[in-house]
Amino acid sequence: MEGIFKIYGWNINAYKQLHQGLINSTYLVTTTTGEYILQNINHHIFKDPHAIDFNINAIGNHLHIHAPGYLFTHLEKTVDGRTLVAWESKYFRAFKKINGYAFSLLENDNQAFEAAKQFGKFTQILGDLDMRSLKITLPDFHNLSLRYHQFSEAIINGNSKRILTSKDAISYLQANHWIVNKYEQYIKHPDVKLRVTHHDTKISNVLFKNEEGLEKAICVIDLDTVMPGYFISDIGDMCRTYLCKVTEEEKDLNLVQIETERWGQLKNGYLSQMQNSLSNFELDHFIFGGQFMIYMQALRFLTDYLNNDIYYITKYDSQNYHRAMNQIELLKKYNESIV
Ligand code: GN1
Ligand code: MG
Repeated sequence: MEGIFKIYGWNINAYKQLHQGLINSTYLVTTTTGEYILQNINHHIFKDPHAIDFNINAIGNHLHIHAPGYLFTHLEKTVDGRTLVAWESKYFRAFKKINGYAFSLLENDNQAFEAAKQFGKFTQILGDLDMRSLKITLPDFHNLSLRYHQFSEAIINGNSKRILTSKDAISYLQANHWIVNKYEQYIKHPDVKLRVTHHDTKISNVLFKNEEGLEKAICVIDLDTVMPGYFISDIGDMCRTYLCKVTEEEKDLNLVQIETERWGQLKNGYLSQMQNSLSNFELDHFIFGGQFMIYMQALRFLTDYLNNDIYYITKYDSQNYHRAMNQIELLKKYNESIV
């Protein structure tokens, strides 16, 4: 790593890898001039790291002018002024570490309100940015029709042993294909708008701070998938990760339970920023957002399992299967308690 530190002109005191996220590798680097978050962008998944770099800079520049007080992970420049570095066939970028903390699970209802408010604010504050100027960092990322198609191919061409043992999960996902139909109707509707969308609104992507005993969300992080999108993506991933008592890694399905009070907090937090921007038709799809995203995540985990774990980082053999089962259970519980 010495080479990359030199490119940034850092004098290093210490560095360590942070084990967060399922895609990129992240390091905390302590230098004589402060702490930085250094990330190696997984370019097998993000085929065009320049697109991410372009978007973060475009948004950063826009905010500099239109909302200078907004807390944002501006990209750090190298000694020669670059914000994206190709080094030893890897791509790196860095941010100044923002003083705050993140959770992998919520501890109280207020955090649902606070986090949802920050994601709502993010889209709201970028409402005047010309969305078409942003690059598509992951084509068809939340295209549910395509995700279903990939799943359909995996149940034919995937690992035959795994297909056999996943039979119940496969049947459940097939039986819920109506979610794909509803998504297709939704995106065609004239009152549905594309907006600057984060696309990864899980709770660990919000930083919190305790201000005189009050816990506040202060900013959103992980902007790799910021691009034009639908609000059901952002609201849906919040439902997926804020309402449940356990994470997607939990194997004991009895523990996959919904905290119903958080639903109202989440909705109020998001709408405190976005109420006036959403059409009635969009507002009527608030709950559908949760079904759409939980279902898509179950499809994606199971597809990856059937394809022998080529996408998500896994630590044990059947991890993607257990993640898919967890999400299926979550969808069932969501349908029972929220819908
Ligand atoms: C991936 O790497 P991470 O945790 O930021 C994935 C998300 C999934 C999430 C599930 C680019 O995000 O879409 O919701 O895992 N990101 C990408 O934990 O595929
Ligand atoms: Mg992410």
